[in-house]
Amino acid sequence: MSTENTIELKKTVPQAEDFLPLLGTDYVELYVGNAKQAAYYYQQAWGFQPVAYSGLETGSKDRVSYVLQQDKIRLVLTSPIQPGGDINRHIDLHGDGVKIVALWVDDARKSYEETTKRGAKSYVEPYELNDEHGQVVLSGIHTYGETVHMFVERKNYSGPFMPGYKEYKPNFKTKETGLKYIDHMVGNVGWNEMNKWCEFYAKVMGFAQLVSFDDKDISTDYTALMSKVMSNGNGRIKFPINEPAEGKKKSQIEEYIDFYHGAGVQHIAVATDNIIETVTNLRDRGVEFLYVPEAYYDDVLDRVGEIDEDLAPLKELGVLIDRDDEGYLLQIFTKPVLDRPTMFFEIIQRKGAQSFGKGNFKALFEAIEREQNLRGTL
Ligand code: TYF
Ligand code: FE
Repeated sequence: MSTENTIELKKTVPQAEDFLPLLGTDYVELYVGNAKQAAYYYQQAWGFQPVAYSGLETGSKDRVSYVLQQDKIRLVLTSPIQPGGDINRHIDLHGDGVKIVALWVDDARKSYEETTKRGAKSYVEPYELNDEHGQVVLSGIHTYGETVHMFVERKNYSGPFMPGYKEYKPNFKTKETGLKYIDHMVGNVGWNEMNKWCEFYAKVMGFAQLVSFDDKDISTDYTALMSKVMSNGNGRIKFPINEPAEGKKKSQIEEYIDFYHGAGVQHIAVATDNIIETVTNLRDRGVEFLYVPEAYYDDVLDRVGEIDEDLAPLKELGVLIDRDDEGYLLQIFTKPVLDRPTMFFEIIQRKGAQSFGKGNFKALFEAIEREQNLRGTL
């Protein structure tokens, strides 16, 4: 990675006062058309484990939610069970997609105050939920598009998820696939909106810019985009923000915006300790990955040097490799996991490298363009 467009985090974050200390990602909530079937997919194909359920049986009259977990990654899948209302409207406009990126905090009231006084638009004022397992305090602010950040304070809460939920125990079991935590979550925003949203994360949430990629770094023959990576003070939360750039044909970011009808979460990158095992497993269970031409592997080791893994299984699976001055990383991208060409997942294994795979952008974007071509959206 070139150094001139890389601002090291330690130089730009005043370590003394982090007005929004974040402990990690608490959960990611998707609004979907059929949460029961989505929950089955994320369990059977991805190896998420059942945690909690809310619906008619728990007194929720208009919606159901399934909570699934794999190591530190918690997914909430929510569907309406009556016509009308905001969730139906959200699904009608965007299709299935991420509504809430919830952040785990020590103090949900203070998180709300600190961010709203810096200009965040309120989604929901701080409120408490109590049951026999303790108390959860929640608050929320808007971010890009219709996406929301909830702040979740769960000091001393011992229930399965939060008040209003009971244990979810389906009558089948699935094996985990080795997914550990969310490494980063990427937002696609509209034309010329990247800087606005990066400033939002800097000013309103106290994040710093980690890296910046311009269209020259990452434009291929056809598609183009610009990207900046924003990170919170302790580096646990990383949010790259992409905007479309003018290329010979339609940018993949523009395709997303067209089908999502606005800004939203483009990909969720999940970390594993063994990408070969994880991806083999996911593929066997039906998860579809982008195809990488064999030629990528002809000279990849000249570029990245020695790696611990055998090249053959990486090539067989289509895993991409990149190196920076701290080490290397292995990454692979799924096809969109929804019917609209919107959200997808990245599986990433870091071996020292803290970057995002810039050396793979060309191969990756050409793979995405082949898919766009099949869809007739290029
Ligand atoms: O998160 C990243 O920056 C990498 C690369 O549309 C990337 O995963 C960047 C833009 C994009 C897809 C992947
Ligand atoms: Fe990524």
